[in-house]
Amino acid sequence: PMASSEKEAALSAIPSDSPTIFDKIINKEIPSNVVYEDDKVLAFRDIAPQAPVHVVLIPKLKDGLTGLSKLTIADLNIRWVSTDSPIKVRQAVIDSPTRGQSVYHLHIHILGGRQMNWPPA
Ligand code: D5M
Repeated sequence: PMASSEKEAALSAIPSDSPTIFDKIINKEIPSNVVYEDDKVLAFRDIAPQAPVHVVLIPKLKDGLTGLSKLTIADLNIRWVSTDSPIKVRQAVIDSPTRGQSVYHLHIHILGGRQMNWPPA
């Protein structure tokens, strides 16, 4: 199943500046389910979703930025955030009013750091 192959991929992958499958997705060499794209970013649906909505948002320019641990404030402006990309991604993935919110102060969840399964155990 996808979950175990993703787990194996995560266990065997090592940090590298080499091109990845996401470069191929950016270059349209392999297909993806794009929900938003502009000159700086691409957002596409995760191939192994861990929630009903699971979108991967990536900067098109990698340039040594291999992961969140290397992210700087400057990267947020230069590589990551187009002026309206968060709004466009929201429009693409949220097709009904938000449900299940417990704290009504703007917040976005970013999930990572461990393997996850859906439905959650
Ligand atoms: O997150 C990488 C994520 O990327 C993981 O959730 C699977 C997803 N992925 C991998 N290949 C594809 C393709 N081809 N399409 C869509 N999504 C994909 P990580 O934190 O590195 O495990």
